[in-house]
Amino acid sequence: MRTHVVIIGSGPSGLLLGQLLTRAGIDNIVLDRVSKDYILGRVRAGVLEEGTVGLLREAGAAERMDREGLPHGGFSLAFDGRDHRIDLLGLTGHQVMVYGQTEVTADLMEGREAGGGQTIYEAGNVTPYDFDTASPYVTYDKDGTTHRIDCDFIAGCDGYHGVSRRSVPQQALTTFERVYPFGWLGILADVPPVSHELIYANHPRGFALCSMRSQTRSRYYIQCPVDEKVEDWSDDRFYDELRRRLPAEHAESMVTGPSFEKSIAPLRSFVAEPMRFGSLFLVGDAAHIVPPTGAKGLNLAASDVHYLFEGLREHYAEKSDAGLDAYSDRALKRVWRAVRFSWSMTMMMHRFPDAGAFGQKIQEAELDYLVTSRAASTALAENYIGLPY
Ligand code: RFL
Ligand code: PHB
Repeated sequence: MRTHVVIIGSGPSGLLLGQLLTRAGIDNIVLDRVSKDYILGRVRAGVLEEGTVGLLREAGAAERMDREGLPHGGFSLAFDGRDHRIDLLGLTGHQVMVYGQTEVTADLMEGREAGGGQTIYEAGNVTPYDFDTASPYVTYDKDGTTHRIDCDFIAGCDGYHGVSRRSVPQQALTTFERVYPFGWLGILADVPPVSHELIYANHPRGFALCSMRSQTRSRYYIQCPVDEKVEDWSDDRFYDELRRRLPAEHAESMVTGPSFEKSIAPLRSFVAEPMRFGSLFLVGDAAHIVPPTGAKGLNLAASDVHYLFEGLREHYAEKSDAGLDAYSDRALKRVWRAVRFSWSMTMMMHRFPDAGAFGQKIQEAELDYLVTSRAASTALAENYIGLPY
């Protein structure tokens, strides 16, 4: 088999890149280790920046999002027993779209199927070869046979645990990492959200986040120790803990109901540099991870896709490699800004076991400054809605 671009990974970054390339007439094949149903069963991000929304429209995968997505012009920071609203729209003129990653992925898959794009699910042992040459190829196992796809470029869209980054010689990579001493325990339940906007709460018992997927589906998170066991958390225990961490008006009005997803995500910051190795490009979580506090992971994957797509389009349409040559630097510049923002939101909103009395006072002063200074609120809002591409 031969194609222009082999895309390893059928998550949001791989699928978005695939749709943009297909619409630009650039052939591509997507390979994923797991099944379509498995991918659609993962519950992850919920907040899309306008840039991500624009790319989904460009990819022809925005019809349902435009119908069902919830534009949010603000969110709350809750501390000291009350809400402090950050007016995204008033401070920046922009808003975000609340629409689940699961839905984004389903819409992109549907678009790909409708356009006849090829995706090979349950592809075992996917391996990129010869990407230090202009004739790379990828092999994979399926139905007892090893297959080979020759291509011009390989896009490593296979997430943090994927094969792409692991295939790069270790001496060619520089990595940066911070692991946080807690995780997020999250649930999904068909109950109306406690508030019409997101609430990020800092409480002496730990962080809590009230998010949503629709007007009838809520996504709630609480900070927990990393070694906590999901089985130890009944729905009642979860809701009791969540209520304790919210201002009284929300705790009292919260509607509870059985969860149908419950999981613990560890929090880390990670960046691998550079993001290009010859004809192999790392995209999204394959190159970087941010803690979810800033809602940036999926949005960074989308901005990487934008830079890579522009580079590939120029390569094929204009016979120029300037965009591909600039890919790693352009993507990393935006990545580091989002890594910084996600780190600062994480530091400001969580309780750290080793913060000490001084650290705690500094955190309180930071929150107080943030919500009383228009300049500080604007800086937060500008980062939250997404820095320009
Ligand atoms: P993905 O989604 O991990 O997809 C990678 C795909 O590659 C496949 N794969 C392989 N395929 C072939 N061969 C191999 N060897 C392979 N190894 C892996 C996998 O099966 C998978 O299908 O990466 P991608 O596309 O880069 O997308 C990144 C996003 O998923 C991620 O950044 C976000 O979910 C992060 N995130 C959030 N981001 C936001 O922008 N806003 C949010 O509100 C937000 N909330 C979150 C989040 C992540 C969370 N968790 C669970 C970590 C909330 C949570 C709780
Ligand atoms: C979510 O809805 O899953 C979500 C929202 C905002 C975040 C993180 C996760 O910062």
